[in-house]
Amino acid sequence: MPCLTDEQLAHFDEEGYLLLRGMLDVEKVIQPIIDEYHGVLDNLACELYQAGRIASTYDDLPFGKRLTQIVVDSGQIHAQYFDFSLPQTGIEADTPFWVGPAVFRCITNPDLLDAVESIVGPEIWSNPVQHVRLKPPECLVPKDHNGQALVSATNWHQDNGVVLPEADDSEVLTVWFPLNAATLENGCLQIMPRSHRQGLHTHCPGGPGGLWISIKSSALPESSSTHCPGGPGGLWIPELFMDMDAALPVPMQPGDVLFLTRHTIHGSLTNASDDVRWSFDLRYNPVGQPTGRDLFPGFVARSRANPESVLRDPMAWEKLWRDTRDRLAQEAHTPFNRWSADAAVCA
Ligand SMILES: O=C(O)CCC(=O)C(=O)O
Ligand SMILES: [Fe+2]
Repeated sequence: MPCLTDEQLAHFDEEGYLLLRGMLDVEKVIQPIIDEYHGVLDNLACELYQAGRIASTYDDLPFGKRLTQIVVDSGQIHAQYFDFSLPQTGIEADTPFWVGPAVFRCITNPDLLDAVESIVGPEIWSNPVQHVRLKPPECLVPKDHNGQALVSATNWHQDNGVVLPEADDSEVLTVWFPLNAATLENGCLQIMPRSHRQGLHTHCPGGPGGLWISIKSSALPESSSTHCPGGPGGLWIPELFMDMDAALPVPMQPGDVLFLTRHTIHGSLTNASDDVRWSFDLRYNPVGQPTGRDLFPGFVARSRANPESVLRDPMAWEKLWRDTRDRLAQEAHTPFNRWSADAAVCA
């Protein structure tokens, strides 16, 4: 059932965002994800320890501190190990990812889909542009050979800018929420209200976060291939196009959910705390519209017209991603990028 009020929908249309406090049931939706990721971190710790790449499995530390210690100790960020998507390039038969049942149940959570339905309509496609972001304290994050942290604050961008042009007319809704409190100190999201009214801006490759550098260069140390796959690909909108005084940081608690249009300019602050900043970002669009990354698998999350098309089995979802990885490991494919550093505004 669509559940947003006319007032909330008007706010979304006018401001380009909608923040719903306490929308997700923390005990039923957020906690199972946290529990699931504890197991993922256990697996990572065991693998790295057995390979002699970390000095201890650090199982006495709480989740965020344990992950941070493992990142520091191994010199790698392991973002792909936790992510529920695949990297833009360099997919191999053993590229890790995590598409567990708690993640699937969250993506298909009826309360969340009720709100999504209010914006996207009753035929809802789960768009595969989706990520978990686990950002350790930035000062502790290993650097690439350009001196850039392998995972960092997110540059100003529009989500429409990080997908292929075939999705320019797709009504893709971004749904962002934290798993732990997202604060000014640990790098909460920041948005430009009303920025969605100007359409798609030119994005420049490079800049802080520099995934662009890692995907362009072939002669990189191993750690570079673990650049945060969920960053906006190192893409950024020059500040010239923005009124920086209008930037609105959005501290959020677990259970809060932020909806953004595909044209709402947003980024994140630096994690200057001593713990990880942990969030999910999901996307949905009406069934039948290009996702902008159609090489990756989406699915029908809700349908009134064709209820039997809805994917309800977490294992079937996992298989979609596993099959996609196996297929893409055999094929060369290019990053989902349309931008060039030669654009005049990028100089
Ligand atoms: O979480 C972040 O730092 C950035 C998230 C983002 O850009 C998104 O969800 O679209
Ligand atoms: Fe984004």
